[in-house]
Amino acid sequence: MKKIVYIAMIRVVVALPLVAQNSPYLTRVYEYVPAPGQFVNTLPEYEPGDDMDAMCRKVEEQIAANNGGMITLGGWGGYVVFGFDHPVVNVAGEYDLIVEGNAFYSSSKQGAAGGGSCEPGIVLVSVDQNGNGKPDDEWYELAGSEYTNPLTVHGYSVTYERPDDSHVATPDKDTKYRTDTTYIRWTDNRGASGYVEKNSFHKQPYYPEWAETDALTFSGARLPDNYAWKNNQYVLYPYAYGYADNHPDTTPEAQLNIDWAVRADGTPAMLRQIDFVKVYTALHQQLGSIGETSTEIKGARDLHPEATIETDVRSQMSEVRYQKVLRNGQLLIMRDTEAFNPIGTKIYNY
Ligand SMILES: [Ca+2]
Ligand SMILES: [Ca+2]
Ligand SMILES: [Ca+2]
Repeated sequence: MKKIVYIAMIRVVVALPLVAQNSPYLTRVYEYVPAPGQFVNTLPEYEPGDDMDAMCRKVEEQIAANNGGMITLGGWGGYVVFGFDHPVVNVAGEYDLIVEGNAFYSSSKQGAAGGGSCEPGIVLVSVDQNGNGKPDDEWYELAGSEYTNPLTVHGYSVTYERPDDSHVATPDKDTKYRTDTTYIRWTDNRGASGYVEKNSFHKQPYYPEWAETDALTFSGARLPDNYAWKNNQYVLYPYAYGYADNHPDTTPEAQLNIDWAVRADGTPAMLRQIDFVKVYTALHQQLGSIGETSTEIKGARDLHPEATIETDVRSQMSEVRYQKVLRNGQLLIMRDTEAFNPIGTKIYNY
């Protein structure tokens, strides 16, 4: 009897479609600021006169409403901000959304089991707390599998400088992979510096042409490099869970749980629903002929678009039943005396 009462308290109502159904797909793009990269100004295409608003509409044409296109976020820090036509509910015990990319495992990369082209982007979520319909509220990072990795650099930032016009990639008859190795200078807040290189495959400008400033600074977390050089090629390995463009979209490891949202100090945000999503390239690595690692986005989906939060007292009681705690740096979800990790695997009774 006790168990039955408990299930009733945590249930989420699935509404009948009496009015227009919620779209499972992202519907609106608010900001698009890629960091310099080899697909910038082509995915999507920049045309003279385009400003941020025009570029956001072009990003929507690619990735909103299951349109089937794709955009690049460029190198580390480059980002996109989007939203849905309804709040995405944090359904207890279930994954809530997926940000789709073009990650794949490559069977051709012999001896590189599990690797392929995995270019994880960190996902953040926010709630329209001030009710103005704009993503100008506090962001919460979805703490993926590397959030507590000691090699992850939190509080990282990189500034990229707009290159001068003298940098023109020229085909080279002697070497197919000739690159301009001093193309776009970057400096980080750890005292390091380097260049985004320009390769001979992609000759357009790599610095976003619609940017109004001659330097772009990005902030966030930098995940550890994920590549290995095997059999004369680069293999990029996925992290366990919690990112975009990290595992193929058809795998459970690509799905995201709003339960993972943390505040800036690392404590669980305990969000019941979210309104906006931000994704940025989380790797800062330059890999020879394949260029800088960049997260690509093909779309985003609410995994349960008809879910709504019960606003009666029962759902408030369920918040008491579920508690999220940080213990020894690990995010745990406590339910009575049981503890689960963020992907729902039971850890122990205590
Ligand atoms: Ca959930
Ligand atoms: Ca707002
Ligand atoms: Ca990719």
